[in-house]
Amino acid sequence: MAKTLTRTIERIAQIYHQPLPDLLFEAQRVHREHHDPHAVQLCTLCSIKTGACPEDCAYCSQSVHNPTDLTPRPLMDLEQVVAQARAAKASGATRFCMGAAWREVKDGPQFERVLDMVRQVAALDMEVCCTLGMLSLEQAQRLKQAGLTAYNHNLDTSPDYYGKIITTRTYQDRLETIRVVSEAGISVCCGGILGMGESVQDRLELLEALSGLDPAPESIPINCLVPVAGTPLQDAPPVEPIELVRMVATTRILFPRAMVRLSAGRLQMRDELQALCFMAGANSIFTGPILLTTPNPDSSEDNRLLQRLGMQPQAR
Ligand code: SAM
Ligand code: DTB
Ligand code: SF4
Repeated sequence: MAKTLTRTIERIAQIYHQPLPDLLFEAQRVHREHHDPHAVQLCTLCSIKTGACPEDCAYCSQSVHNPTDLTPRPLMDLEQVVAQARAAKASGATRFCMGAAWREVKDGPQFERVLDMVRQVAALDMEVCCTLGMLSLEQAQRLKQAGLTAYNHNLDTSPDYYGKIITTRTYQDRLETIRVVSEAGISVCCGGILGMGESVQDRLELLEALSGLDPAPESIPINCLVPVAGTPLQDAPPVEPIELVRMVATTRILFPRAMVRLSAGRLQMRDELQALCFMAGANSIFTGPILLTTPNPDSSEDNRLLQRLGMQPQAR
């Protein structure tokens, strides 16, 4: 067992550390074999329940442990959420992702409302994703039945570094929720964050952990930390751009069929860096002026960038 793991991490390190032209060439080759190299899927996020989260994630604006400026908001009304999904669809998004700042899903009227949200967004003929914290198999099965496409639950970083970022739940808890999601037949969206003070080796170990998931995640968000004032990571330095490109390319090579999503942190990226990430195999972005609680580029800027690159939003 230990031997297999060593081999996996060694192979990942070899891919990651090869000369950039070779890495990008391989990533492009893999990307073109499985995806339209001109298409980028647009996804829109909606924070359906904001703030007052009991978990202590060091990066997060929504944790009660972090004295941030955020104003908590209770679970949104069904109609408001559906209106936002319609607007997202009208602006070209084909996937709508609803996030709730919960430690775990609790059965009751709030979960019933979330199930209604899932049903109604699915009825708009959009992919529907949720990220609601930990959940039981029965809850996952009910989400599946309501029409949920995917569940987002990130491993965030390496098993070793994880304890420096979050203490209120374990890596094993995360893996267990991911297992339950897969068992319910829901597609897994699982990725991580760069720029939390972790080493390149931690990032490669995150990829190793993702490679250990069975089935492999169909969607992998790569977030760059958005430093939020009041969090322990507020002063973290930005991710080195070439390291981001290497990470995207390595992810693409290891997960040929997955959607690799260039997620948080795009506001801090120059156009050239985003272009390189697309060439490295990223094929999805989050659009709209805010992610969950932090700012994101305007849709008009994203559309202009794609146009200048000769790329298009992925059609449904
Ligand atoms: N509470 C749920 C959970 O943790 O699974 C869902 C919401 S949480 C905000 C979803 C993901 O967003 C986190 O796992 C993390 O990877 C990412 N994220 C949160 N805050 C971020 C930040 N400031 N910068 C970059 N990514 C962030
Ligand atoms: C993911 O990995 N990135 C998205 C989505 N999954 C839910 C969320 C990014 C959140 C960025 C910080 C914020 O806006 O609060
Ligand atoms: Fe809560 Fe999710 Fe933020 Fe962690 S990342 S504090 S679980 S909302």
